[in-house]
Formats: sequence, C-alpha cells, structure tokens
Amino acid sequence: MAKNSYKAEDIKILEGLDAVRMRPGMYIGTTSVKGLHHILWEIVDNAVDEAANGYADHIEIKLYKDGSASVEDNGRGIPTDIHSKAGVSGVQVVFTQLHAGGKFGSDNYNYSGGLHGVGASVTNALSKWLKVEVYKNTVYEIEFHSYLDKESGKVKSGIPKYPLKDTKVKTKKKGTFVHFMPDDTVFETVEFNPETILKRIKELAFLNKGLEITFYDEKTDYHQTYKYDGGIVDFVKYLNEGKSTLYGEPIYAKAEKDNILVEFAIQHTDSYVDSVYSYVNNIPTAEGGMHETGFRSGLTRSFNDYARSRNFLKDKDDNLLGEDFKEGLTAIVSVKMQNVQFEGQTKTKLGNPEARPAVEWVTVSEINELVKNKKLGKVFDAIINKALSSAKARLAAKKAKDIARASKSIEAQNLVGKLASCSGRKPELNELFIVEGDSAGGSAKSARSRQFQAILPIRGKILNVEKKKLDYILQNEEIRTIISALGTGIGPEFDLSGLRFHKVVILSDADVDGSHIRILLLTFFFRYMKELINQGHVYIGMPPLYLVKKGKIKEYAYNDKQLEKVIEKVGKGYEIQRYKGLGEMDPEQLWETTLDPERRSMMQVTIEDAAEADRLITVLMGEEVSARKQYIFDHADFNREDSFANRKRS
Ligand code: TSJ
Repeated sequence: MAKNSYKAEDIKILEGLDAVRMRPGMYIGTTSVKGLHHILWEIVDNAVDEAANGYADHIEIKLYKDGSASVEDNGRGIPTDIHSKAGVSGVQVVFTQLHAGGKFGSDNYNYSGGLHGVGASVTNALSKWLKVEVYKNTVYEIEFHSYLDKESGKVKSGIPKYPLKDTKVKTKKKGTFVHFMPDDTVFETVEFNPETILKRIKELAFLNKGLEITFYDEKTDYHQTYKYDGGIVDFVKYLNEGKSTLYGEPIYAKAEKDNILVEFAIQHTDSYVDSVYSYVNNIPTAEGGMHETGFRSGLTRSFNDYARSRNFLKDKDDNLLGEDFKEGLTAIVSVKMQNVQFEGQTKTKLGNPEARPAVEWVTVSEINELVKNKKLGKVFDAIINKALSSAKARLAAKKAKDIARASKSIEAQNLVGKLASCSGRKPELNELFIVEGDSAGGSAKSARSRQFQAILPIRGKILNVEKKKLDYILQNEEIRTIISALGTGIGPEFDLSGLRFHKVVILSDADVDGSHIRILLLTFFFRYMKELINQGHVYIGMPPLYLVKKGKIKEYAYNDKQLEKVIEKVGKGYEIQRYKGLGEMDPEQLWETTLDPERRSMMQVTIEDAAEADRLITVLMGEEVSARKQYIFDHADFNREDSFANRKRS
C-alpha cells in the first residue's frame, strides 16, 4: 500500500472497550501511577509515530488544573473520513476499537507496537471524558464520555457524545489534539508526575532527532521544551557531561538490515564502567536483549578487526573481549522493527532473535566503513588503547585470583606426605632441606638432626615441558608440596608469619638436572614468595664435589680450585673421589659436609640471584634444547669463578 493512500478502512477492528474497563490490568499492566502514565504514553506514542514518519516535528503535552492532560501534534491529523466497515469516522474507530490505529495491517505505522501498543482506545476507555480535535483546514471535533447505564446498571466508557463533526471553524493549524480526564474510579491515583513526564519526553526528544517536545503544567506554570538536532549523538554527549571523554565527537551510524532500522551512537570516557542504553521502537530495554547482544558483539568484532589491521594486536595475541571494550563505553542503540516480543523479569528485554544478527551486521559494516575515514583514526586508536589497558588489568586480576585460589587449595590439600618433618616447634630454629632425588633424600633423612632439620625429597627432571608458566609451576607436585610444607601461602596470599622453617635450603646436584631444579625453585620463590628471599630465608646448600683421602686424612673440596689447594696441602699419595651426586654420599658424609651447621657451606640467596633465575627460566623453557643445555652449563657450573654458586658463601 502506498504511503498516502491510507483511509479509515485500513484500520482493522478487533475488540470492544468494555473488556478494557473490566480488566484494565490486562491492557496497561497496573492501575497504579504507572498505569496512569501509561494511558498518557499511548497518546504520546501515536504523535511520536507521526513525527517518526516525517509528518510532524512538534508535540505539546499539557497538564491542566482540573487534573486532565492533553497531547497535540502538528501532523496530518487522524483520518476523518468514514471507515467503510465501521460506518463511522476514522477518528471514532481509533478511539473506540481496541488495537485500532493501523498498527496491524498497515505500512504507515511501520514501527508501532510493543509496550504501549494497545492503542488510544485504551486511554479513552479509562477516561471520564476524552476530546479530540483534528486540524485540517477546519477544526474537526469529537467527544467521548463515561456514564452509568441505567438499563444494565454498569458504567459504560468511551462512548461518543456525537459523531465526528466538522465545526467549519477555519484553521491554519495541522494536526491532532487529544484531551482527556483519567477516570479516578479506575486508577489508584490520577495525579500525573511532572518529573516522570519530563524524563520520558526528554528521552523521546533524544531518540527522535529534531522533534520538539514541549511540556506545560498549568498548576505550576512550568514550561519546558526539548529538541535535539543531534538526536542520540546529543543523548550520548548528555550522558557524558562532566566526564572526561577519550575523543571529541561520538561515533554515529544508522542503517537498515532485514527491515530492522538500527541507529547507534558511542563515545568512550576514562571511566571503568559502561552505560549502554538500548531501545526498541523508542521503548527502553533495560534488560537488553537480542539487539544489545548483537550491538556488543558487533563492536567487539569490528574493533578487533581494526586492532589487528593496525597492528595493535599481533597474530599471536588473543582477541580483545567484549568486556575490554565495555570500559568507559557510553552508548545508545536504538532499533525500530515490527512484531517486537518482550521477555525478562520486567518485560524490558527484546526477545526477537532476528534482531541480533541484523544489529551485529549493521554495527560491523558501519564501523568498518567509519574506520576508513582518516579523521577518525585517532578516535579508534584511543578506543583500542583503552581496551588494551583494560585487557591488561583483566589478565593481571585473573592471575592474582588464580594464584589466590591455587594457594588456598594447595594449603587445604596438606600434601606433606613426603616431608620428613622435624620435632622442634620453633620455626626460627628449624630448617627445611629440599633435596633432589629420593636416594639423596633417604641419606639426608638419616643424616640430619631430627630436632630442627626437615627433609623434603623432590624428583629431578621436572623442567621438561613448555607450558604456561604459572599453570606449569603450580601444577608441579613438588612445588605444591613445598607450598604446603612452608605454610605461608603464595602471591597475594603470602604471609610470612606462617613460615614453619626460617631456613629453606635447596640441595641439588652440581649437574644440569640439579641446575634445573634449583632454577625452577628460585623462580618460584622469586615470583610467588619474594619476601621469603628478601627476608633472607632461602639458601643454596653446597655439597662438596671432591673427597681427597690420604690415610686417615679426609678433606672435601667444593670446586676445582679448592681441590688444587687440598692436594697441595696433603702431598703425594692421595686418593680423589668425585661426587657425581648427593646420592653417592653416605649419611655420615652428607652430615659432615652439607647438613652440619658447624661445618657446612651454604649460600644465602639474594633477590638478584632469584631475578637472574627468573630470566633464565625463559631460556630453559624455550624450544631449542641444545641452546638450553649450553646456557645451563654456562651459568650453572659450580667450577666457574663467576658462577652463581661460587659468588658468595655463608
Ligand atoms: F493516539 C491518538 F490516536 F489519540 C493520537 C494520534 C494522538 C495524537 C496527539 C496524535 C495522533 C496522530 C495520528 N497524529 N497523527 C496521526 N496520524 C494518523 O493517524 C494518520 C494520518 C494520515 C494517514 C494517511 O495515510 O493519510 C495515516 C495516519 C496513520
């Protein structure tokens, strides 16, 4: 049907008004003050539709001293000709037939329907009286009222006092004027709230670019006018007033897809929360729904595309998430579509599944178009940078949370089965030896002083897979046992006061595997128990490399240089034993050389040592095995003068 061929016949007749008076709740939800406003919005919506279709640009809402309200627009006027099936004027049909107004079956009211879609007849049915004037060269007039029907003893409402009449009074005005008195026997209150009205008409003015809406309250002589030539762009600016924005002008686009008209405006602020407001047919969708979901995923997709194309994201980087783009996002999404379905707790969630791909498609294609505009380069760069910093914070927060969780669960597991604990109950005197290998562990267990020395044997070869570092380290059985044994927790949960051993001694072999273990442990302490190192609780045990024997003389040497000196000292006829590992020492030897506080040699680990180990682990975990091995030899050789192990002793 062509747009201007609309006639009274097009208005379909569905139901009578008695039903509305009988059960107002069915039609307006409630008879509270909310329902009262609802019958006003039914009228306003029709005028807004006339404006949305391009036939009106002004609406006036007025509250009168007697409690009545009126709405006037400067549109084409409700059809005044006789509706062929109803036999009465189009105006009369609109106000006496439920669902009339062309919302069903007409293309004129393209996007009507939804929350307020029950029609002007509902307002008529719930009013004491209602008067309509239509201005088309002359003034047309009709009045409806309610009265007690003597025959049935029931109140009838919305009854025309006379058919629509042409008063023949000439007018230059165009449009429709509707004036009504809410029925105080229906509503709990019949007092309109100017604040409520102002808030809504301001919103309507934002949503309908260029539409001027005025409000006048006769009781207080209060006037207000809203008109926004920027539409939802002005809405976004208004929402961001007083905030600091990342770029000057909001991003705006409008396009149609599959009969769904989509319009959005966005502007980011330096805030950390988002203010996204979505609408369907001018109705706020507080619970969001399909259109909002489509919009958000559209933004995420197109911004990620942009971030990749401009190298903000490299191939290896994960996409930024919707939540990253949410930070500081102020946006209005307004869609216009037919047959809307509302869902959710408060029926403010758009349920139409077709809205989602349509809005996503429009969002992506419009943003992709906008990014071609060089002038907007700075805008999109700012958005991406903000999202990148949000992602960074998100990952840091997740890591902290993971650590805290891991720490708690590990503590709860009480994994100290392998620990040979000591009997002393004073942590400041107690020592924990973390010993590489079960056989060395066994020797250490029999060699130690049970009173204050605890032994925790751990297996070698624990650094053989490249994995995510944190996950990897925390999944390691040995590490978990250590966390459990030390009693301090890790990361943000670390608490030094829980420490059960004031000396924590790493005791590993002077070979590659021993270095592996030492480096892993130091890295772990560095990252998750830094204070343990800072407070001087971490040591590297120093087993000897050689035993020089000559008769009854026994001398240990801890490196090649010492060995030379010892040989010089004892003279000819000596015998050298080279220890390949801790496991080769019997308990007595282990006690003499490594465990006995009077004779042992230990290196206290500094934070610089641990930091170096942390850097090392990157190499150790890398792909190239031979480079890795070489690096370890270079850096962990006990015989090198500048090596880690020889640098200082305690
Ligand atoms: F709600 C209401 F019906 F009471 C009401 C309707 C109240 C107010 C203040 C305005 C209106 C209204 C209706 N304003 N403009 C219109 N337009 C039409 O009803 C109309 C006019 C002409 C044609 C056509 O195709 O020629 C079609 C329509 C829907």
